[in-house]
Amino acid sequence: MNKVATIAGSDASGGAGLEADLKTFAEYGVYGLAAVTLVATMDPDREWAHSVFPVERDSLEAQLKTIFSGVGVDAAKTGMLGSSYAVELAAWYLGEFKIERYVLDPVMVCKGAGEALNPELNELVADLLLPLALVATPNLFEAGQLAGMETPTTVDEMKRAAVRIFERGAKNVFIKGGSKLPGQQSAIDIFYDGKDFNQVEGALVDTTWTHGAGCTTAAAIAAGLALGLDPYESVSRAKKFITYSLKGGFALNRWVGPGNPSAWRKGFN
Ligand code: PXL
Repeated sequence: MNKVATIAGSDASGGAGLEADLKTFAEYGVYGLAAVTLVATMDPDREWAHSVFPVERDSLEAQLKTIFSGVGVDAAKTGMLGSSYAVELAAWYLGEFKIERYVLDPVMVCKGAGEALNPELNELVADLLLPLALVATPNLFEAGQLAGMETPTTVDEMKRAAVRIFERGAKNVFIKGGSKLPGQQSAIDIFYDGKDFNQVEGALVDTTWTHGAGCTTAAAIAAGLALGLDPYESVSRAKKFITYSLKGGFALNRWVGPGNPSAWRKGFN
């Protein structure tokens, strides 16, 4: 059984974070393990405003030990880390246990939160985690932050950001333009392996129910890597997977709607 670990926050609403990751791992037929970095909650009395409760350092370290020196894994991903000690611990365990199939989802914003969550952590993530990543999966905003440039608004700018992020250490860079790139008829992402660019296109899914899309995509890539796919194959398959998930999205309440990682069962190809 192929095993994949997520080091991520728990999203009490179930659509993002390690909940999205574990659902995705199950759909891929891989065994999921999870180290919880923080607990994220949403408040119906405050328009679904997010709060974040970090998990204590000792607890996080004990979880990582359980996973890496206990069970062992074929691949790993990180999501929302939320503290400098979570970034440092993740980097130490991923490095010490030579986890080669590691996907870095540099979560800097939450849908609904509007602004960067922990701007002071961005450089630490870039310095400690980018060099370990087989695949980094920033969205447009995160790509701009990691590349030290404005948020890309064109495919050319995405390519420039990808080159900078590669130069900072990620072996493969997958920038998710998705539905956010202005003036496009399809959801355009860019994959760069240090030599070639591939434009990864999917149907533009007309939905506002996209909560957890980034987590699900990165989890699908990590699961693909654990199954032995190469980075580009993993990304291509993840793109199909997330397109189905978004098509299967639904309204959870009047503020938010998640994708549905099990939607591919209605017709994956
Ligand atoms: O979608 C980003 C994200 C990642 N991780 C956790 C979250 C969210 C957004 O709500 O709660 C735990």
